[in-house]
Amino acid sequence: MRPRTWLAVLSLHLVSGAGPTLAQEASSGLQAATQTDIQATDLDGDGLTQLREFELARAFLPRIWFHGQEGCPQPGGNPAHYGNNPGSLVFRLRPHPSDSRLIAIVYVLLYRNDCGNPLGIESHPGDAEPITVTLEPNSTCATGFSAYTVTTRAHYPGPGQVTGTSFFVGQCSLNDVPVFVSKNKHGSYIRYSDCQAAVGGFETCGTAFTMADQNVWLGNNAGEEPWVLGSLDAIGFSGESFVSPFCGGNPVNPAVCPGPMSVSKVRKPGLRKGGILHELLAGLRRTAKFLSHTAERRTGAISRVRR
Ligand SMILES: [Ca+2]
Ligand SMILES: [Ca+2]
Repeated sequence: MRPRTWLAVLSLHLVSGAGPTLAQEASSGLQAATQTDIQATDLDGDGLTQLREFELARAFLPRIWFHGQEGCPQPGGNPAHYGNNPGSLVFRLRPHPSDSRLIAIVYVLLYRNDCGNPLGIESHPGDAEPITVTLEPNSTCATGFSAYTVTTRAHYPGPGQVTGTSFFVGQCSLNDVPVFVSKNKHGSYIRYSDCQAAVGGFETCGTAFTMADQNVWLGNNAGEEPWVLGSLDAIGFSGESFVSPFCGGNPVNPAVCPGPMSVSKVRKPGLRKGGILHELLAGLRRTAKFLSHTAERRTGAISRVRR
């Protein structure tokens, strides 16, 4: 995360791309981190009980794949089965703010550290990576909903961000749909080819392992304001808070830690139906802004040389 010098890229995709051959593993998925996450009460007042929110979040969590040389999966497991630990995430689930018939989910995958690109640049403590999913009503699915889109935003927000959206219309679960995580930087990609092409080739993804071998993630429900998750202790980040800069359990340094997650990571809903043009235009505006900024810097540099 937090790249400041990489080329801005927007890639908006209508279908999921072919990736490498995936290992065959049994489906698993999201585990409730606390009893609060599965209470049969609507704690955050959005019309859905905690249990209902958890059941939907579990059904539509994609399968998160890691590169075999991933060096910073903690607190989750790694290729050598160190601890064989589950990953940690928070999720936010609510009626979609643009269409209350739909459901918007944001998963934020959490890591102790971002270990930087191959040159060790841009590393920082605490790493939070969002994946957004939009659901639509579907009476043929056990949960009453099927998937609509999955959107990944690697290196968000920042000039090097890569946004990818794929459609999974009618699918009653996303547990076997792959999302690829870039080695050490943890950018999440719905398309493998996007990862390999991102940020000038510094990103690379693989399918060597998933958390705890079976894509097991401990999840806390972030909730809606004013009821929002406080402590992240239950998912392995002692002393961390959902509403403070996220430092991954490391000493707090707001200058380099991303967040707070409640603002920078969990507020943006998934793509609503018919919202693809809005998403495309927003991406073009970001790219134009970045190119304009780059041109201004070049102009400034030329002016300084001439002086
Ligand atoms: Ca609720
Ligand atoms: Ca909620």
